[in-house]
Amino acid sequence: MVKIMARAATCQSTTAAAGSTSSGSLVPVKRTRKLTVSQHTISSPLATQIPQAAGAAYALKIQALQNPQVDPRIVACYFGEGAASEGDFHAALNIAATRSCPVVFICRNNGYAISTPTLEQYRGDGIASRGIGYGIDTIRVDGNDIFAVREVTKEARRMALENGGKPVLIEAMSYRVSHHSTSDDSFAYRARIEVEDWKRRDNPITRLRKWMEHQGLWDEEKEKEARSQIRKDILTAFADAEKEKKSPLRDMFTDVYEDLSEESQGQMKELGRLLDEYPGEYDLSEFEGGRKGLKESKE
Ligand SMILES: Cc1ncc(C[n+]2csc(CCOP(=O)(O)OP(=O)(O)O)c2C)c(N)n1
Ligand SMILES: [Mg+2]
Repeated sequence: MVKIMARAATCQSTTAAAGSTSSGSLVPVKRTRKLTVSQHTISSPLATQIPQAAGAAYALKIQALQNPQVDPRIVACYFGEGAASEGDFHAALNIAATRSCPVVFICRNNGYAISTPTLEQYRGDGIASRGIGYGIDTIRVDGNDIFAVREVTKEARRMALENGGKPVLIEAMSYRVSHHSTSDDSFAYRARIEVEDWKRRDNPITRLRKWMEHQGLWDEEKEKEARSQIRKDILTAFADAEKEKKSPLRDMFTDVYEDLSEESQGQMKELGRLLDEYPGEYDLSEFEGGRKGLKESKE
């Protein structure tokens, strides 16, 4: 798992990796490779996945009605409390409630939407109270307790399949100790002491480690060994990923729309013209197929 993630991160931090399924349709860092479980790709605009999840759950409901032989399934939809500030969240919860869709909405309330603290996002009782407002069974859980989250998620799945399906909302309470991203310096908008306090007082990783140590499942030696092995695995994955070629140039344009738009065709042509006019300016050897990789089709 670590290897796959490191590989995806390295390839996609520069461009969609060669062989990626996303082509030009997503921001590079979004993980989209080889989705083997029924997993939807990540998209950048906040909250778009929430109505999509309600729709997918409605489809599962209809599927189950048409074919009772199929194993009953639910949709699990993850988002942050900031995403719950979008209109899409409300539309999704309401349609899921009124259509009784088997979907578990899992909101991680970590106190911040980048620099906006929850105090500036809502005046009600968090996200949970909204579920109740839509007539949805709602569970609030300590999001820093891995076992509680697991238990609640299992129970929510069971409930979501009751009586032909219904939505459930989980609000997992946590705190974002890290910056939002590598381009964020969170100490510009929150006190260092607030973060240090949370790290010391209620860190989910430390809590799990302590529990495992108490059960005799973990110790300092195992910790050291795991850290060193994971570090090695990640470095190997990075080295392997860096050897991989970048996607062919055409991938910048394809898969945005079903067919290449007239504008995209024009842009591809223009890029080709620039590459031919200034061959010394661009190193195309790192892209699959080099200059030929700009051709519209792979043939
Ligand atoms: C529609 C939209 N507006 C703004 C952004 C920029 N943006 C990216 S992440 C983010 C904060 C998300 O906060 P939250 O949902 O709480 O998730 P967290 O990162 O805290 O897990 C914002 C505002 C965006 N991606 N999409
Ligand atoms: Mg948040």
